Amino acid sequence: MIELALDGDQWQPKFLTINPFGRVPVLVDDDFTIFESSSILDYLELQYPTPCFLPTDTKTLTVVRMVEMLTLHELIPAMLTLIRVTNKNAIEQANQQITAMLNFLEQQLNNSLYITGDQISLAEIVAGSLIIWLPYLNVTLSSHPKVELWCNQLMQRPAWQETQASPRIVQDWLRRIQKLPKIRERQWKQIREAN
Ligand SMILES: N[C@@H](CCC(=O)N[C@@H](CS)C(=O)NCC(=O)O)C(=O)O
Repeated sequence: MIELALDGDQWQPKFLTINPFGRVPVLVDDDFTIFESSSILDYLELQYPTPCFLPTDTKTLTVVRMVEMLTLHELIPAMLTLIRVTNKNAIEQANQQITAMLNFLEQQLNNSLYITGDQISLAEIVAGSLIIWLPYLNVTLSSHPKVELWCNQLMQRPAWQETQASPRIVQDWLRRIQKLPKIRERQWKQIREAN
């Protein structure tokens, strides 16, 4: 595994030959390179199908995909707003968006262990890995008790324990994520000027 600091090293020519968009994560499996986290998860699922993280039943699979899409298009942009933006209205709207996501998950969890029932799926991997960061953004989970319990149970899983970042690393990441748009803007400007 190669870690990037995202302090500009994502724009080094060596990394751009792997991902020309200058972003992580990237998976290189033998001679096959994949970027975009959803595509990486789909590849892993198809290439290494055991254990299985995608249900086959139409409606259950659709719920997993819906949670993945909501995470990418609703939750992450709202979290990035809380990390980077100081405008009060934007923050309020982001908090509303996050509450809508938490309400949806709370309803979805109903009385089951996982979002789609008694089997863990990509819904946990995608949404869970972001929701557990919410308390770092001062968003409490206590008004969504099922989501809070779900998170706590996810975090107790051995694989989660092994890969979960410590609070210090998370804080450090939040600081780096805050700076990324400036680094990206500077980099595109340099590319523009070089052409
Ligand atoms: N849609 C991409 C987003 C990847 C992404 O934006 N990653 C961030 C780190 S969390 C990044 O590499 N940023 C580098 C930059 O903005 O320069 C995915 O899901 O893989």
